This record gives sequence, structure tokens and C-alpha cells, in this order.
Amino acid sequence: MRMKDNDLKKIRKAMEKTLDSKRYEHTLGVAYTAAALAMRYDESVKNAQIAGLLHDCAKCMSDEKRLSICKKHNIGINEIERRNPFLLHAKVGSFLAMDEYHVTDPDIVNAILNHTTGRPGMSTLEKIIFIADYIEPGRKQAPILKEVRKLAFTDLDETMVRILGSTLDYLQEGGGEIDPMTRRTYEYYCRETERGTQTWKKSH
Ligand code: DGI
Ligand code: FE
Ligand code: FE
Repeated sequence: MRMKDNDLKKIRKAMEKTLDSKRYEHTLGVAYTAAALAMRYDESVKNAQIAGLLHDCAKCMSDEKRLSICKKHNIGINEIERRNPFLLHAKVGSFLAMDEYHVTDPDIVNAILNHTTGRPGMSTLEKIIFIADYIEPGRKQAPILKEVRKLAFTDLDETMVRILGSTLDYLQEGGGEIDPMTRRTYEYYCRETERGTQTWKKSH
């Protein structure tokens, strides 16, 4: 599909086509929530919408397809990703954002790339997408949702700590394999918020 990287309407239509309806609804929720956070934190509202719309663009395809895209385009896969190929939807999504949807802004590409595990030293846009993904109106389950929905509009770094701590707990309890990046991101934002080595680390 030919489009300029700022063509919101075309990106939305493309997502409606490529995603299933549940994921498309989630995508719209993330885009609007990211836009609201961008208003709050003086970021580009348009970039937040583009990144929000595209963040899960590689979600509705088979693991085989994600792996074959990586192979074809020499995108490196680590051991964790090989064992948990769903994690690749972020990496493959950031590739497709550039290759298929003609996004050139590296901050938008990084926001898609790092939306699942985060990374130490995220940009404001990266944090906005990570957080919007978690708090968008369609999300229902997470026990800390009410609290972080409010906190997101007060302090992004504190919100990162709360979300990552809860995700690590969830993975620990459910036996999910933890990507070292998820833990590194958590520890980084604990330090950033000067809460030291705190709750999650203490108990594990
Ligand atoms: O794609 P979404 O469902 O909208 O959201 P996402 O890309 O943030 O993925 C959420 C899932 O990713 C959630 O179930 C927790 C999981 N996750 C986050 N960090 C890790 C992880 N899963 C594993 N196995 N390891 C991680 O480090
Ligand atoms: Fe995702
Ligand atoms: Fe998502």
C-alpha cells in the first residue's frame, strides 16, 4: 500500500483490514488514549496516533509468518523470541511500519518496537504507547487498571513501574518465560523513580 507516513485515515483503514475486529477495537483505543497522553505530555498528537494505530499491526498473523518475515529480511531473533514467537509481533510490527506503511520517524518505529517489553531509557512517545496499550478503555482484566489509568496522567515513569511490576508478577505466577528486557526495564524505572529495589524484586 502506498501512503505517506502521516496518513492517519489510510493507516486506520489498513488496520481494519489486517486485524480481527477485537484487535482493531483495541488498536483504536490505544490510538485515542495515546493521543490524550500526548496532549498531557506535550508530544506530537499525530505521532502518538500513528504509533498507536500501528503498534499491533503484526499481531494477527501466524507465528510461522512472523518467523518467515524475520528470516526473509534478516531480522535477528533471540532465544526468548524463538521460544515465545508472539513477542515478535513488536519487532515485526516495527519492520512493517517502515516497509509497508512508510513510517520514517524513528521515534514512532521505536515506540512500536518496544511496546511489549519496554526498554531502559524510553522516549516519552515510547512510554505513551506502552502505557496506552495497557490502559486503553477496552482493557478489562488487570487488577491495577483503575489506579494506573489515573497515574498515567500524573507520572509516566511511576506508571511504567506499576505496569511492569504487575506484568512480572503475572508472568511469574503463570509460568511465562520472562524476557530479560522486561526485567531490565522494570529495574531501570524503579531506579528512575528512586523507589530503589522494591516490591517485585524483593519477593523474587
Ligand atoms: O499485544 P497486546 O496484547 O496488546 O499487548 P503487549 O504487546 O504488551 O503484549 C502483552 C503480553 O505480553 C502480556 O500478556 C504480557 C506479555 N509480556 C510482556 N513482557 C513479557 C511478556 N511475555 C513473556 N513471555 N515475557 C515477557 O518478558
Ligand atoms: Fe502488542
Ligand atoms: Fe496492543
